[in-house]
Amino acid sequence: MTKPTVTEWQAAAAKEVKGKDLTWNTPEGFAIKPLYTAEDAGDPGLPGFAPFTRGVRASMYAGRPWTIRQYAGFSTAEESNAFYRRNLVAGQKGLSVAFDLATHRGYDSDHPRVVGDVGKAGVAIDSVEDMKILFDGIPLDQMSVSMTMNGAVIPILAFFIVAGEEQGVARNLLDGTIQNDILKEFMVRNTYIYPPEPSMRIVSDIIAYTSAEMPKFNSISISGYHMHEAGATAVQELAFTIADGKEYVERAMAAGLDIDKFAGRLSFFFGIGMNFFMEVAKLRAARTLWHRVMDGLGAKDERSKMLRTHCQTSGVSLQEQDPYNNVIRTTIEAMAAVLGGTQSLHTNALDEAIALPTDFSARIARNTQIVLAEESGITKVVDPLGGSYYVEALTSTLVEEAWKLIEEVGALGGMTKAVASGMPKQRIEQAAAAKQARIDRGEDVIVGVNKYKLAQEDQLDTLEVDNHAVRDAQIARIKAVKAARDEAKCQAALAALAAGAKGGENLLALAVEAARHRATLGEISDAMESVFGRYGTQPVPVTGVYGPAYAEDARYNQVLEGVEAVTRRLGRKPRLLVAKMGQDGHDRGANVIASAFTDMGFDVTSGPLFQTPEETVALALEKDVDAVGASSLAAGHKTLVPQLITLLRDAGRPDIKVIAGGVIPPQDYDFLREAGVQGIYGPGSNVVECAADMLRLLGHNMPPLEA
Ligand code: MLC
Ligand code: 5AD
Repeated sequence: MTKPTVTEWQAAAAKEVKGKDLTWNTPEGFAIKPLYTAEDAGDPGLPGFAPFTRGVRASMYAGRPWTIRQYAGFSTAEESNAFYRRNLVAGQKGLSVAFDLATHRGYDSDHPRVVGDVGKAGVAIDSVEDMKILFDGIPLDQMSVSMTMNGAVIPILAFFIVAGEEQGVARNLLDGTIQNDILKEFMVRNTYIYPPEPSMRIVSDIIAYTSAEMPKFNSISISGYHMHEAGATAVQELAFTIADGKEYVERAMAAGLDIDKFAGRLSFFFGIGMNFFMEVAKLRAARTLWHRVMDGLGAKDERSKMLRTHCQTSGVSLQEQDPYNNVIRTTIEAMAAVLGGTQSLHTNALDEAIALPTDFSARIARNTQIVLAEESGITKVVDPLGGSYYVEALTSTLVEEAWKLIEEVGALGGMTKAVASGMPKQRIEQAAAAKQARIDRGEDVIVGVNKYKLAQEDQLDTLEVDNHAVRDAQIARIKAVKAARDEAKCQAALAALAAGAKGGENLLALAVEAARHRATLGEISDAMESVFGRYGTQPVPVTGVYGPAYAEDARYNQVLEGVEAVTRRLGRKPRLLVAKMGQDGHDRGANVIASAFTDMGFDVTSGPLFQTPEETVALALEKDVDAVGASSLAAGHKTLVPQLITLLRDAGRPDIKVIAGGVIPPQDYDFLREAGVQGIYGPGSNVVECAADMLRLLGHNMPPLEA
């Protein structure tokens, strides 16, 4: 019997679907065929061997499963420590600390700018005393600890080293990872403190210190995750992350370090979304690309060229609506991470879209990994998808396309310059706006959100942190620490740090000394700020992406007409201020709103990040806006939004409407409405509907949008 040919298959399939084109165009711009065959797939080699496409270890999970490493932190060090201990007993294998936004941005808990942020999105850490409590009863020579810190990375790593010391663990035995990836902060995550140049020096100082003193510690976690969350395509996430890595290596080499002395302790971090095979291929492509880059930079040791990574399932893929679907989504994403060969994994909790995990939701998230590791048999075979025609073809295409973008970054002079040019952020925002438009139009299906919606939603029990209580407790401890320390020694260490910032001494080494003398996080940050300054940025959301994506949409056109009518009535465009208050730098939602509303004909001001309610009111008055849209993704809404409303009233402008959007639990809706909020938009809100509501608020007689 002769084997059928691909041409024969094409004819058979075309007949079945009556000639319909089955090509799928992905957001990356790939034309995915309905069938892949041996002709499409190259040979990826073997796991444990260069270029490590099939995995960094020969035995992979058959030898040792990935690390179940759940990212967590909230409230005080005591509460977080207790949460970690419960999780470790229940099967978690590694720790991963989430700090609150005050800590990220280098402010002590008693700083007036952070009233709404203390203990909210992570744990509050002000001094080495807090760090010691955080790891109380957790031996730091046995437990690997990841710390997601980039802005205040110097004081946090110093506190960790001194906490180890005082626990009896010398720093050469400390096992773990510090994120220390500042480039992506300037691009998407926004918890930077200093301008780019001194920030890059800090990264190099940490790589220098840890490679000399802490051989088991991963000096950096070069992160694509946040790009993914901001809306990047797989190609963008790969290219910008690998290009970031290349930039850090070049900086460290320029500072005189030998590539093979530090490169083995560089690590990576990727986000894993719902396009299953694309995500599997992404991790395989990442390893292939990194090997190529490091070869090009002259690394000799194979370990220097080996991309080891942590992964986290995607937060933005999870929804507030019908939230148990999130367990399914996270399972699919976790499988992609594992089949892609990750070293370490965080699975998100089902209440992700509205709050931090409870004990219940954290258990289900953790067990998702345990079931995969211990019940599914997935661990028994190394790279079980290796040789899949589709996966191999996708891997090669991703490598090629990402390489082109890496070369584009190279032509701009590397990633620091590319970031300064705004190119990566711009590209990612374009991709994010295009995605939002696909969702609003129903082309990208999200079950329970734009299809198969529930008539009524049950409420979930979510975690609530009493921000005022945490702040009071932290302030009391700061006072006690300052009262008990040797003030002269502390001040001398801080002065030495400031002098080191001016000169070229290693900043981490100097901060370790200051931490030993109980300098606080804010004081250590200030000592460096006195030399480096604090960096502020003004968002520039993209325009012209949303509008074209909607050209044929009836509801969108209805809104356009509404905006025109209001414009005629007012004699000017309706004015909206999109405000980001507090230390919450998550700006994807705010940027999407700003860009969509601009395209719909509103006059939009994008407020700077990190504003106080006072600063937001001043801007609202200056721009004489009709409405303020406060975007909050880090739980500061109950403190900051009511303040904003009160201040507008005090300024004699109660007529300026206030709406709120972002991660806001339904339990808080009544509270916010009573405070005077006139519209609340949780995750999954349709942007066009939101604009129609806005027109109604502005007095326009807007009929319900046609489906
Ligand atoms: C592993 N080992 C093996 C093996 N597999 N040995 C023999 N056979 C095998 N099959 C060895 C490894 O070599 C290593 O030892 C040890 O076991 C541990 O394995 P690992 O693979 O290195 O895992 P791990 O220690 O978990 O390290 C993973 C990592 C690290 C390298 C990716 O950087 C890490 O843990 N990253 C986590 C980052 C993180 O949690 N980030 C959260 C971000 S949240 P040795 O001696 O070789 O080391 C965030 C959200 C936000 O950012 O925005 O707030
Ligand atoms: N605890 C647990 N998970 C957190 N995340 C952020 N902060 C915390 C925290 N304190 C997770 C969420 C979010 C991603 C950035 O990290 O999944 O989407």
